[in-house]
Amino acid sequence: MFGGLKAKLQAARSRLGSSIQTVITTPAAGAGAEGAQQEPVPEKGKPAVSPSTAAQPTIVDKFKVLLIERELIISEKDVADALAELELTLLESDVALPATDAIIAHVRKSLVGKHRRIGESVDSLVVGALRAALLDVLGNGFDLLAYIRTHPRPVRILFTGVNGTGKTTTVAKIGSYLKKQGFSVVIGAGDTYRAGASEQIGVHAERLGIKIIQHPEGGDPSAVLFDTVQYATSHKIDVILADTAGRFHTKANLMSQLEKIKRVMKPDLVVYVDEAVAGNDAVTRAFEFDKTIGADAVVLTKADMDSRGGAAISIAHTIGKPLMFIGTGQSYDDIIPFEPAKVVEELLGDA
Ligand SMILES: Nc1nc2c(ncn2[C@@H]2O[C@H](COP(=O)(O)OP(=O)(O)OP(=O)(O)O)[C@@H](O)[C@H]2O)c(=O)[nH]1
Ligand SMILES: [Mg+2]
Repeated sequence: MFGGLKAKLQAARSRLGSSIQTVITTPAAGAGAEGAQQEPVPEKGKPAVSPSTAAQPTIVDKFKVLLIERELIISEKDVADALAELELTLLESDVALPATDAIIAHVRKSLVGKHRRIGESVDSLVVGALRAALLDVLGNGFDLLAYIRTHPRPVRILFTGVNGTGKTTTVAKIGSYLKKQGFSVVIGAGDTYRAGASEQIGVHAERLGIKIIQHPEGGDPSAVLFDTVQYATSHKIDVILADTAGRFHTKANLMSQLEKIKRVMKPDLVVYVDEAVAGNDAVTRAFEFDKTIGADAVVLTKADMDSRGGAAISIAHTIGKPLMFIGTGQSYDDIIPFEPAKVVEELLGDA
C-alpha cells in the first residue's frame, strides 16, 4: 500500500537530511551551526591548520548520526532546493495542491530557524518535521466504534459515491467488521437502480448472516431505506448500513433522489466512498459530493492497488472531513480503520 509514495518520501528525507548536513559541515554554507562550522582561529605564533590537515568529517558524521551539539541555524536558502524537490514529489504522487502546500509550509516551519536539540541526529530532525507535517494534513481519522457506542440506536449510516468505487463491497465489509465487534446490523438495499445490484448485496448479506431489507428493482430507494429504519427500530438493531446506487454529482435528478433518501432516512452519518487509485479525481469528487449532498466521513477503497497514496494523504485536509476506513482488497476482512499515526509510521518507517 502506497509503496511508491513511501520510496519517494525516503528519498526526500535523505535529500533534506543532506542539505542540513551541509549546513553543519560546510563552513561557507548558510548561517550554519555556530562554532561547529567555523574555521579554527590560529593561536598567535602558531600556523593556521590547513584545510587538508583539519579533521575531516567522517562518514558517520556525514550521514544520519551526526549529533547537533550546538545551536544549529538552518536558513530558508539551505533547504529551498530540497523542499522544492519534496513539493514535486508530493504533486507527482497525486497529493492535492492545498495538502502539498500545507505539508511544505509545515516542514519549512519545523526546520528553518534555530535548533538547540542536543543529541538529536539530523535524520530524526527531518523525520520529526515530516511526521508532524503529515499528521497535520491527515487529521484525526474517525473512530466508528466510538461513534456507535456514544450515539442513540439505531445509528443510521448512508453510503454514497460515484459508480463502481466499492460502495456495496464496503457496506458488506463494514457490516462484517461491526458484527465481529458485537454490534447488530441491518443492511438496506438502497440501489434499486442498477440491474443486479440488489441481488449482489443480497449475496453478501446472506454470506455474512446479516439481515437485509430489499424491494423489487426499479422501486423508490427512499422507501427501502424507510423500511430498513422501521425494521431496525422495532428489532432494536444497533446499526443501519444503507447502500445506494452510484451517481455523479452533476446528475441533478439522481442527486435530488439522494436528497429525498436523506430526508426520509435521516442518516446520522453520510459516508462518501471513492477509490484511492483515482488520486486527485477522488479528492475533487469528494469535495463536490460534500458540497452537494454533504459528507461526514470518507472511505477510500482499492488502496491495495494504489502506489501513489495521494488521495489518502490529501482527502481529509482538502474537504475538511475525516477519512474513516481504507479498503485494501476484495475480501470482507480487507478493510482497516484509518489511523493517521500508523499510516505515517508506515510511510516514514525504515522497513
Ligand atoms: N482491489 C480492491 N477491489 C475492491 C475494493 N473494494 C471494492 N473492490 C472491487 O471493486 C468492484 C466494484 O465494487 P462495488 O462494491 O460493486 O462498487 P459500487 O460502488 O457498489 O458500484 P456501483 O453500485 O455499480 O456504483 C468490485 O469488483 C469489488 O470487488 C478494494 O478495497 N480493493
Ligand atoms: Mg453498488
